[in-house]
Amino acid sequence: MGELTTQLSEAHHAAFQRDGVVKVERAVGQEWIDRMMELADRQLAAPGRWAGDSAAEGGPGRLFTDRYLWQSDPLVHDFVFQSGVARLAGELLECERVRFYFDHLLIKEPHTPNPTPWHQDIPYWPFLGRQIASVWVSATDVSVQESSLEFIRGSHRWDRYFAPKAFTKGGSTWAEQNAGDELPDIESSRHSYDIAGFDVKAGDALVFSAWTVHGSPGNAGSRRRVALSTRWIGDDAVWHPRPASDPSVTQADTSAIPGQYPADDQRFPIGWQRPASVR
Ligand SMILES: O=C(O)CCC(=O)C(=O)O
Repeated sequence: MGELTTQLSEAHHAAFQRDGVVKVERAVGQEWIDRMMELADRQLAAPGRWAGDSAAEGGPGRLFTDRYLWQSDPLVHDFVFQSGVARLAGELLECERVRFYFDHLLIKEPHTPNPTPWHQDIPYWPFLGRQIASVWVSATDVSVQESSLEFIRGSHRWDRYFAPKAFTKGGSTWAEQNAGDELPDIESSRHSYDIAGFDVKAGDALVFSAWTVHGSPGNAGSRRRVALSTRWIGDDAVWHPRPASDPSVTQADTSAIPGQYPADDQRFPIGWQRPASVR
């Protein structure tokens, strides 16, 4: 089980720069997909410390998220460091290296009405910088109607910082206390925005800037949707802890210094470096 040698084209780079998101087909192979599905079963049965679960709300379907599993789960660890997703982030961010921040498992069971609210990632996280991105890999074929992701093209260049929202009621309540601009009501004025939705096949990746506004509808389909998102910190990133940023890594957990590049190899290990020959 290793890395696919999916090569990024000029078109991938251009789309990522222009739109703040790009689809990379066949980013990971079947063995990773199978193991992501096993991971989903495992976490649904025994949620981790940072899990969020709409099941507590008692509605139909289930939006379940879990994260920060890479230190305890060998599969997630291997996925992060061996599947090749770090290279996709590093090359698209045009960095010398990328450091890993955290993994995020996102499951929507069939007939789950819960959308993932429109949001930017950066206001949730204790970092600032333009070279920060996620690689969202789907383990299932999924259309937008089945809750694949939608993005506002070009929103990574809006120079806005929107206050975060919790994905599930009672989950990520810390996020609600964070400062930022009020996100416009995108859903009720969709025609005013340049929205791109991506139907994906199992193993495809969506790579997107932490500044790009994105979300996903509920899962109107009859298949479980499973995705694993990994978060990557590039060369211009600085550690920027705030009282209400994501509590999974706080100042107490890291030697990173506020306002400086987070050169902490334990908490934010290097996942990919540009080979010397192409530097
Ligand atoms: O999978 C989803 O619905 C949301 C994913 C997301 O927002 C992310 O990976 O940043």
